[in-house]
Amino acid sequence: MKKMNVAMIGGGFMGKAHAMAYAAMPMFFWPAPAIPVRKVVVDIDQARADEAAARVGFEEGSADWRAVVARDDIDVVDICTPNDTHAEIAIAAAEAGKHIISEKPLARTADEAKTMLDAVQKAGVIHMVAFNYRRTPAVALARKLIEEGRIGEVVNFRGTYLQDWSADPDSPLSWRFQKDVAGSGTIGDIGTHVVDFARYLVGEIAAVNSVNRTLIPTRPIQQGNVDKLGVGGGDASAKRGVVDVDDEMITQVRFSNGAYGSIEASRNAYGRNNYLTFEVHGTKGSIHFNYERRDELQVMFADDPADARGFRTIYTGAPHPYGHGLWPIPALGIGYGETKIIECYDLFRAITSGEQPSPNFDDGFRICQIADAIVASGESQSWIEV
Ligand code: SOE
Repeated sequence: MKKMNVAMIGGGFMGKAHAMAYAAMPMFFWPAPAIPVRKVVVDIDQARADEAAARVGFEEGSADWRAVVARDDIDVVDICTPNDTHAEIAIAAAEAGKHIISEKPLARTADEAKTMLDAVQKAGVIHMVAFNYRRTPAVALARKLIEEGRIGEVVNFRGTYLQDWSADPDSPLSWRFQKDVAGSGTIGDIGTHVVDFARYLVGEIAAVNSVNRTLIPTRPIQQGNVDKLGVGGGDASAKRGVVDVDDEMITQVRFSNGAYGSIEASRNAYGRNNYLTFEVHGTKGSIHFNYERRDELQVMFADDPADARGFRTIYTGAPHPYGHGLWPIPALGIGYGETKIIECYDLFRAITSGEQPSPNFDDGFRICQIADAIVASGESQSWIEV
């Protein structure tokens, strides 16, 4: 079986998730399309890179991503760094002929994402953006049911992504609150996951009309350059820096196919942890999903007998998308890790088949265009065509 060497840039939170997927993918999906080899992990200095290599099981650590992406023995470059670095790394990796997976959002703006899309298309490499939640089996099942016409024509989509890790005004000013690094706030960081769901389940978004707000205008400047996502709280006595991105977005959306909907995102919603949800209404039924109960898909079919009408719960398992590789009994439990393992499986399937996966950099670029339109619409307080 073919082995492929991976260089992973960034050994933090996302690096941990991706490294686990490289190790576990062949255990779940056997025969694997290829065996990923955890070759080199890059971090901001050699000590951190060596520590990351030991922790997440890579053969080597390096502090020089440019040298690593140019190496002949690297097949795949995996970008797990903050948003302001995605473009430079991806373009260099494409020029070196490497297949690429990038964390989301693809870039800070659509213009930046377009430079990445142009580079991968010119190089003819495989490219993927890590919107992993669409690989939750229940979400893939929702798409299958919609494609099969089981809920008729889709009329509307309501999606939310609510978290509370930044609700404390003294939680640290991570890069996620700085426009020059992140591009935008909740819009890019978590709103784009819902945009990915909306495009996956309903179709292209044509226009948006959003209210975007910054609720906490300053936060304590973070020490140590490690993004703790609010864990342990911040140092209230530290010097404060300015937040120049949104904390909350609430947008109406119009789809190209005539459906309407709404998308909301906040990281300040006390009590909500990873409340990534959608409800899709069609002319023959409805589908509801909540990632906090991700083994379950709620479906309602309007042609059920009147005395049995209502949402029913499907626990995803072997008969459902990706079920052949996952656990044999429904509700044994799908986790964040499994979504990344499935993502890794689809990446290597794409690489070995030569067929671009979805979402790829073209999807990532279009999602950045929608994110830019959400920002612009909040500023102009009007509908913006994408
Ligand atoms: C922080 O909001 C974050 O880590 C996002 O950046 C991820 O995309 C999401 O999966 C979990 O929360």
